[in-house]
Amino acid sequence: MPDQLQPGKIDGELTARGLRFAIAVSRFNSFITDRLLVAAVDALRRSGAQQGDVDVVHVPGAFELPLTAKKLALTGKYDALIAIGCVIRGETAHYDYVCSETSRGLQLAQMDTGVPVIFCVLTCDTLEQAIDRAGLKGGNKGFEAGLGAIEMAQLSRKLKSAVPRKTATTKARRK
Ligand code: INI
Repeated sequence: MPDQLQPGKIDGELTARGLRFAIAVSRFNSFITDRLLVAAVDALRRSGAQQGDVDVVHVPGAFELPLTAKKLALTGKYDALIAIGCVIRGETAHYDYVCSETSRGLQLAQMDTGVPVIFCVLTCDTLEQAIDRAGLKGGNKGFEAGLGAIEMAQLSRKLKSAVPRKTATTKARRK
């Protein structure tokens, strides 16, 4: 008996070849969201996505991302989605409502449909924080989102095709 358990590993490869993606991106704070979008598309292209594999849909603001993501998921055309937005704190509580409903709605969209939705919505106190995360000091969260979409798309395919193993008890009952 080996004294160390070797668990089976299921990973999503980082190759976008043969996969389809949609990106929903908000126009609000487009100075930031445009930069996140360019980086997300770059990650998909450099990982093997071809012309026609990626669709981009623009929406007014982050609050509109969840419904759009759900509608895109329900088309059945996409292996994964990316939701791109940028919410910057203002003087009122508006920021809190937009952030919480956007994150809750995007989680619901992926849980309801089974299509992975990558959360690429910056929620920042200042414009400087957002700029840092859209290609400056903090890297570019759009690029990370592109890689996340590929990994989750590959992983979802594997998990979908995984056949449940028959347990010892099921086999015994059949005898
Ligand atoms: N939408 C954003 O994407 N970012 C923001 O910072 C923001 N702020 O601060 O107001 C914002 N508001 C608009 C909102 O997302 C909706 O588009 C709007 O309320 C219409 O439903």
